[in-house]
Amino acid sequence: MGLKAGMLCAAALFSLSGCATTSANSTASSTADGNAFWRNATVYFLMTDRFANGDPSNDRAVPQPAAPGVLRGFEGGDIRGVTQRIEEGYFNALGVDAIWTTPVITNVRGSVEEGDWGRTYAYHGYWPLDWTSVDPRFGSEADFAQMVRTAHAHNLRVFADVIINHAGPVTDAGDPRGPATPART
Ligand SMILES: [Ca+2]
Repeated sequence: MGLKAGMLCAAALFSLSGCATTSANSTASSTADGNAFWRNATVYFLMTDRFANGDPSNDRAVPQPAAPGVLRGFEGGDIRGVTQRIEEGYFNALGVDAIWTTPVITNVRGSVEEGDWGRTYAYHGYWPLDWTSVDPRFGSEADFAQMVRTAHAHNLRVFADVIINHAGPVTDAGDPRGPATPART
């Protein structure tokens, strides 16, 4: 199993059903196989910040005082934007079975200078600060719940992407160093 497949299984295990060893020859025809859906599922991976802006009021819920490099800051995409696309039938028209969004948990507030890429904010969602809340730049917990309900109503499953092996970096906005273990109860 390659790294990408392993990551996929980790996400599925966390948020949805179990994940078994995959086989290219498997089909979804066996009703006794609890993983049959995933063997033929078409998963649409999207970057929440870059997909659709459903609520311009949250675009700067966290200020960006230092100018980001080109496309290295938050561009405004959010959870409501995903919900709107679901309601419009965008994913169904493509034949998608499941949506995998980049993480929407709260990320660090500041930025980091990344050499040739320039000053970079956590638009990608992979610099977690708090695993227990939704980042206000992406919306609210209620927005996420509504997105999942809407997806299910359109026969779409949702991957809740998580980062369990690291915290976000210390930034110029005073974001603290991550805990020795990111796990919280
Ligand atoms: Ca927005």
